[in-house]
Amino acid sequence: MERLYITTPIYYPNAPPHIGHAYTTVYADVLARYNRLVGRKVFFLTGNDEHGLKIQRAAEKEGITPKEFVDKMAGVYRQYWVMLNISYDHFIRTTDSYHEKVVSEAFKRLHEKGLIYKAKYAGWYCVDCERYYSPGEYVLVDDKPHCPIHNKPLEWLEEETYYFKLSEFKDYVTKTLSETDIVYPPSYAKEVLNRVQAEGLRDVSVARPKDRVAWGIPVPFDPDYTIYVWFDALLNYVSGIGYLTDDARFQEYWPNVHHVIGKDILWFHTVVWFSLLKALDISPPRRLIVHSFLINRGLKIGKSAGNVIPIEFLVERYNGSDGARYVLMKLFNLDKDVEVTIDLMDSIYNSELADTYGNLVRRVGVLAAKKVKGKVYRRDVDKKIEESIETALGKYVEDMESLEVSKALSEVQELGKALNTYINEVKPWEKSDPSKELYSLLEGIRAVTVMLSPVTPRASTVISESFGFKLVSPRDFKVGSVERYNIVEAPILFRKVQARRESQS
Ligand code: ME8
Repeated sequence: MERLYITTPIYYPNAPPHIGHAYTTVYADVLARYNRLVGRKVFFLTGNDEHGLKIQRAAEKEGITPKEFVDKMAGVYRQYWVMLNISYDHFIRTTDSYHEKVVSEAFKRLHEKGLIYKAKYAGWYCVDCERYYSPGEYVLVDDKPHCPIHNKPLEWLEEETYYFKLSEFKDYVTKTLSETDIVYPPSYAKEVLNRVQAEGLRDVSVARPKDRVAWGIPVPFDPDYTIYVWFDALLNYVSGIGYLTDDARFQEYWPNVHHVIGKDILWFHTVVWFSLLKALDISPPRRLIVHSFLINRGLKIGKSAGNVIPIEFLVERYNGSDGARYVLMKLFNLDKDVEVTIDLMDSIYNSELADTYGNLVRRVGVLAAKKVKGKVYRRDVDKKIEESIETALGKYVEDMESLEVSKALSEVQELGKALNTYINEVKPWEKSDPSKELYSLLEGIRAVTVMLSPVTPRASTVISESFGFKLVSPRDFKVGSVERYNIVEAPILFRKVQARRESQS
């Protein structure tokens, strides 16, 4: 059986996750569920990035220890992922002892290989990003260097530290970015390549003095230093699948790892990550899927900009996890930033889930109960409907295999519309025995329900159980293969949301 390993970034738990984190995590979950549906063996990893100054300071603010803080926040993140019905196989925490051992061992190995050395460093540092910014990278506000992402003043830091010889990997990184299809969409690989060509690669600091950053994994041979949070964090992708602890599992899954990330952490996941892996004699990831930002009034949604949309708002407004997941996936865009407004999300939910899909399921269910006591036996499927189903399935599989979830949803939507047109044309409610029309409609609903199941797993399960069919792989779907539908209920799944009186964004 084909193996697939899917990861999300591990998030900084200094605050609860918001719509931006949900965007990445739901997308990764949809890939995981789709791939399981088509028969691949999937391991899906998410988790929290628990070390570093940002977390240390968040804990101080609350007057608790960093460990107490991250323990509490791990619970909070898990609850949000339950709320969104995320089917991860493992939740990794960088304070897990198996992970800490891997990080410590990797650091030691690279030091022994001469790829990590000690020297002095001075530069402008952003605590929120946990990284230094060089001139040209930061922005000047009132002549003072500011973080280009967080718009906050940078801190000047001078310290003796450990460096990783990133500069030695310039050719390797360049070759990997230009000769493979790892980075998707490929425009992001070009972006990094241009920067590498223009600036070259400088060695990077991979430790912090302990008196400044105490919360982290100690440098194994020098306890006065703490390992840099990004060195620690990136290694979650290998420790989480058994690197140095369960070699068989690591060998089984690593060759087909798909990392999903936002474009803010592209540099770390290409230049730094590819180099670290090479330094440890590990192959680069199979795929790095990069998406753009959800923005609001032109700014990236995030805590710093103060324009966060809470996950619970989405789940409440759109009738639970399915509605929230659908809206996020319909907005999903790898290339372009997406301006999110509640009006836009409302209209996606109302027109696509409530009207086109939910309403159709309800109408067909009620008609079948009324006209044929809920039993619909196999008939010839209307030719036009059969074609619409087959076209939608074909395009859907192609889009999902090429990681284009929102495009795939548009194909499903086309089929939903065709089914709505058909029901209005053939008017089964006017017929004494509309079994033929109902069977065609049910086959269409079955196809839509299968295709939506990675995005709306709860609704798909409810519909398949209420109508008496199985959720098969969309690759094995055969139109006209169901002997008999047995409709026991006509569920109302997606109640429309009322437009708000004032339109806010
Ligand atoms: O960077 N639009 O964690 P983080 C789209 N711990 N995606 C968004 C978003 C938005 N407005 N806001 C956040 C870190 N994201 C590190 C990662 S991995 C080894 C370490 C998503 O909590 C997006 O996936 O800042 C982005 O890459 C991630 O959250 C950053 O999460």
